[in-house]
Amino acid sequence: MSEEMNTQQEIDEEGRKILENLQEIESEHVDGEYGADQIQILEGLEAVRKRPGMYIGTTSLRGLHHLVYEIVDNSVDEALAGYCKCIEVHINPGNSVTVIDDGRGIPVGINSKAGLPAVEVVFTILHAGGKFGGGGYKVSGGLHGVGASVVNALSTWLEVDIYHDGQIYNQRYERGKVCYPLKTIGKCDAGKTGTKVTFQPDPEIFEDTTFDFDTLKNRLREMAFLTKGLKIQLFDDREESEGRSLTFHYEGGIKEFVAYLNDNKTPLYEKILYFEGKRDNVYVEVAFQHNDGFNEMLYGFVNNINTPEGGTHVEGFKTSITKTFNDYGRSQKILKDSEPNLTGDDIREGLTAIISVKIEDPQFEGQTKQKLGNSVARGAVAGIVSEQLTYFLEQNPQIAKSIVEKSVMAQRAREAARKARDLTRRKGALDGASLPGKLADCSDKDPRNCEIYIVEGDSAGGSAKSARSRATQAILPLRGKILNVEKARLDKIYANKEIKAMITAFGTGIHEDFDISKLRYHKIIIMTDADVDGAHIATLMLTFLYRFMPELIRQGYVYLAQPPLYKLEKNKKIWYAYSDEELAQIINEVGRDQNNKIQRYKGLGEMDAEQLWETTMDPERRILLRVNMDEDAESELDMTFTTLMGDKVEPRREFIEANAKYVQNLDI
Ligand code: TSJ
Repeated sequence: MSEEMNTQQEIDEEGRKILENLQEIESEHVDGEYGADQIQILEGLEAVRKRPGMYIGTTSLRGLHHLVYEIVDNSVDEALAGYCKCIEVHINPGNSVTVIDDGRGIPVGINSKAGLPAVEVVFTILHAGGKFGGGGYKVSGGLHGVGASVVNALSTWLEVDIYHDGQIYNQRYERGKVCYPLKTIGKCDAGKTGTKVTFQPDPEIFEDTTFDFDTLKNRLREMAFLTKGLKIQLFDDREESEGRSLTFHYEGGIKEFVAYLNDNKTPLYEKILYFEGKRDNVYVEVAFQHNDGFNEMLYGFVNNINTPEGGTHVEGFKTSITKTFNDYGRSQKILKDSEPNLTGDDIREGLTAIISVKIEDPQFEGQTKQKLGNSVARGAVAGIVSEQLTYFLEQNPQIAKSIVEKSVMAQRAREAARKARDLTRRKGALDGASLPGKLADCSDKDPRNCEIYIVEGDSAGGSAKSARSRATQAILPLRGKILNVEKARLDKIYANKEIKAMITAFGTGIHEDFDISKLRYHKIIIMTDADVDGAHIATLMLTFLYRFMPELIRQGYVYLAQPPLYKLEKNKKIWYAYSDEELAQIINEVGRDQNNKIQRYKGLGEMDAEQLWETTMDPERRILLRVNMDEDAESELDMTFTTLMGDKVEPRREFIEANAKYVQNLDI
């Protein structure tokens, strides 16, 4: 990420230099001869091939997919300008990609500055973006909005067809170099217009040139939500794909985005609030709806680019809804004079919102340059939302009341949570001063040698206590399913026995009190039954750790134990199998006959202490899986989360699995 931070500046610098060069060329070259210009131009694209990371951030799969977005952005711009209704994206056999739109077609006339057809400028001059051939400013694209020439430079070949005035124009490039001047290759219906671009990403540049359908799917769906009325189709035309294709087309735009995000939730009210307007040259759209849950899902977009760190547009939204709902609550006496104001958090409990702004010259700030800095957006969003929301609440008193009442509940819970936390803090319950009663601690006090097994169920806990190696292995049995921290309010979380026990046992404290140097065990091992319930419990524990002590995962202290699924006994000899495949393999080795006694373990409780030790706890023989966090994905975690939610497939589990890579480490 930090690599990208200078990038924009450097690119701008590069772009400026090239524009200067072009002006020089123009003044020297009134006759518009081809050769000399071409030399300058090639130098520009060589720079891209030399340091691709500077232009697309990375040459990993992420960068590869970025090429597609870079091209599609141009068609989306055309849609925003009001001329394009439909975009097709094809993944072709061999992993080239074709993007087709029904816009006006990239201009083919000679650009006076470069003395070349505008389309050639677009593909061969760095940072030419929307600055040539029409003057419309580029709104989509942001951080890496450097355009078609970069894609061209990083492709082994690229072809463009333009449908315009009954002609089909065509040009081809190889590694950024023009193969022949723009030519016509045939005729089309006089009324047909549009652009078709096909490119083959260069394997000399990209580690992997295989496109992932789902990655493209998610981004294209997002683009379609953000551009109401625009139809985007994705086709997988590769041999092995069985002709997968999808169409995204949302007349309701971000309103439908909110519906999609809330799809697997229970909304607090039917309607999705939607406000739109333009102020100080900022085009603002917001849509939101509360659900009966407690989490906030708030996504900001600037020129169709997600801003995970928020910024002025999100601030404007937050301030305005906080003020508007407080004003409304007071005026309607739902909020008593004696009661304090609702906080922003209270009002945003269970809120799903999209805040999308379109702004000329967005300034990105912050660690990862993903935070909008333009002050003008704050005022524009706040103004439009305050005005239209105030009116909406007057017109929809039922909805207004349900939101304010939910916020008041949140306010009370927050107050209760604070008291509970203060209390437990004072008693030292959250800082390891008094260890939980159920913990069978180890005798070694050096955290580097110590492990704690978090065990599902009291009976398994009992076996684990007898099985363990007392010096270095501590056992904390937890009863039944632990609380789902995604679905509970803070006061309930802090009051939960299981959660309190874990926090005190670890010794680190949580949130602002978290101190990793106080961690009492360098291995935190989650040990659950090898069945669906066990997997669910493990997921709940990981969710808790991820939300409250992510550093433990990040630093690799969290593990999953792997109890065996089967025991095979034959002639007094015993084998354990950790998967169906392994069982099959063992049977193969020992022979399939009547002496085989196979036991399927349904739970840890079915093993005696010795078996549990041999199979799951003995550092010499056990298998542990270390839980890792995919740092690359981290800033986008919540987005991944929501995208998955819409797919209605046990979202949380998938989320954890997608972002916590389980790396198998034997005897770590
Ligand atoms: F990125 C790209 F250049 F390769 C590309 C551009 C790729 C694809 C698939 C489409 C496009 C594109 C560009 N679609 N539509 C346009 N439109 C213009 O470039 C355009 C057309 C007319 C005018 C005008 O003022 O008349 C202005 C512009 C910018």
